[in-house]
Amino acid sequence: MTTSNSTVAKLDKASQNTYDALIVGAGFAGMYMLYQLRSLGFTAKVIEAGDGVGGTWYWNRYPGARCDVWSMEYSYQFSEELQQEWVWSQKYAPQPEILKYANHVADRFDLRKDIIFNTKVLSAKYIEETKIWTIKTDDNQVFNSQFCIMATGCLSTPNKPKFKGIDDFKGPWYHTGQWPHEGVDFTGKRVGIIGTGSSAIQSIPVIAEQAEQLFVFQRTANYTIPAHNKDLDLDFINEIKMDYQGLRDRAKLNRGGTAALRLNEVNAVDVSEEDRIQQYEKRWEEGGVPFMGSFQDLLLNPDSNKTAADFVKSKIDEIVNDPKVAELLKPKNIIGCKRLCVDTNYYQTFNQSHVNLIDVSETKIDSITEKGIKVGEYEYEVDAIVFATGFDAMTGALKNIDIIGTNNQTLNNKWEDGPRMYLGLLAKGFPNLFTITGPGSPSVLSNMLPSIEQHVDWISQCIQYLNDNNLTQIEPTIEAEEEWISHVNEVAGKSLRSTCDSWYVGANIAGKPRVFMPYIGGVPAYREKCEEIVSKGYEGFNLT
Ligand code: NA7
Repeated sequence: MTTSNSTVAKLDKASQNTYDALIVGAGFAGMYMLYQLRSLGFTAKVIEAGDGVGGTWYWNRYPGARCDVWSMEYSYQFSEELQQEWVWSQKYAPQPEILKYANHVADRFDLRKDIIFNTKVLSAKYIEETKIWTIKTDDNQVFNSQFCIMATGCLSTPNKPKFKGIDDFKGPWYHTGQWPHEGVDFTGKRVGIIGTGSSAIQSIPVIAEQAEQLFVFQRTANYTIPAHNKDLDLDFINEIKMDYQGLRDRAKLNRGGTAALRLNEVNAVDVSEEDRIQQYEKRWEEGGVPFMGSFQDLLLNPDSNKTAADFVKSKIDEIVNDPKVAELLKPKNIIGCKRLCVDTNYYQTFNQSHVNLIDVSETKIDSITEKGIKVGEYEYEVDAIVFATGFDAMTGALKNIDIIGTNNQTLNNKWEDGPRMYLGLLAKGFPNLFTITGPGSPSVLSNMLPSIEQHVDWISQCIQYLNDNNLTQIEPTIEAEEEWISHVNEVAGKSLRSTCDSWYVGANIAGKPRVFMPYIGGVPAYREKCEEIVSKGYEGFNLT
């Protein structure tokens, strides 16, 4: 396709910084979006704040960082050659290997020439007269494009709680989501780590190997299942590669978009205690998130959920020597409400005499002082502090860009009471502004890589359709958007997942409206809906 007679009638592409599409972010979403648009003959640039590709995996370099989805599934499937040639070393890939993969993809498909690094997008404004997005960056560049695609990630805006006195601390402090590229040596140091979510649970055992003293400040205990990570042997890899498509197809039929997450279609309450324990033991031994697939009603029935929660608590008792510490480590929430963590030696780490668990659930962290962390009247002296305090999930990155749509409405204003999008792809009042894995799509409740690919494929197909049919603009109708939001809320309401304070509902950020943001209806239902809409000529959208 040539773009000479494309729909971008008003877009003078001869002028500088003018493209069919501008993509924000060079993580897995932005890279594949660029690849697809280029393949279709559109002109596109990616603007990226970091100095390299990889997004989440570029920034999250904390010790022990690794994916909690099987590597063989946490990878692109758009290129058979790529998936055949790349060899993952472990069941769950460590962050450096995932970053290496992202760099390999960038090189293999010559993506870098269309990525502008070290540049932050500050604003994006839709000019209604010309139907063009004008994008401004922190180095005063201005870009124009017909389409603006947000590939800004779901967990990319670090949450740094505003602790009193943080500037007084004399030592270094780090956020797990913005870890120094050169790494940090904690040898001989007294380290304080705040938070016990996934990032902390992965990093605590590794930091404990170096630190002289480690103080873990826990506000809410979390459930974690051992990863039982291991090296992948070539026979296993080759077996999968002989029918990679088969694995990918099975994954698409799974609610979480991963073939690894096999759901046992039986209710926990319908089997005997003995059978239940046997199932949990088996899943514990297999390791990881598939534990939640032990029974189909774990997130629907509190009684069933309790059986799984009690099983994990019994494991904590088995592993942790000090009964008081074991008690503190036992979560009070239901299991799977906050994202289930996956660890290597997390509970075991608390058996080491230099690792101290400090409960800050009742007596909160009061302040950061010159010398350390003050809880109530007690000051814990440390040489370095690690904030493993998470992210402003799903909406944080978009909120940080001043996005202005039709009638001068800002996205922040539209989202005052929570994100409002149709399918997590587009929002009424913001024509031609796509979001990859946006709120209202399975996103963080699914295997991100295939979900990214599904969105990118949908968006590319849509842009191609507009172009082929001499259409310039796509925007959801308010009715379709509202109907989808009600559906997202309705299915969320049926799940126990929406019942606790988690980042899924924005509860970790003060003042953030409480809305269950991802779509919990499952990948197959979601994919079907997206396909059906297209087959009905983009039902629910106004195409002009
Ligand atoms: P999470 O899962 O949001 O965890 C953040 C942790 O930080 C959590 O334990 C919080 O306790 C704790 N936290 C946050 N603020 C405070 C204050 N003020 N005082 C004490 N403790 C605090 O983020 P992660 O980075 O671990 O993981 C995010 C996702 O990334 C993860 O689910 C994976 O998908 C990858 P709280 O629970 O709020 O009481």
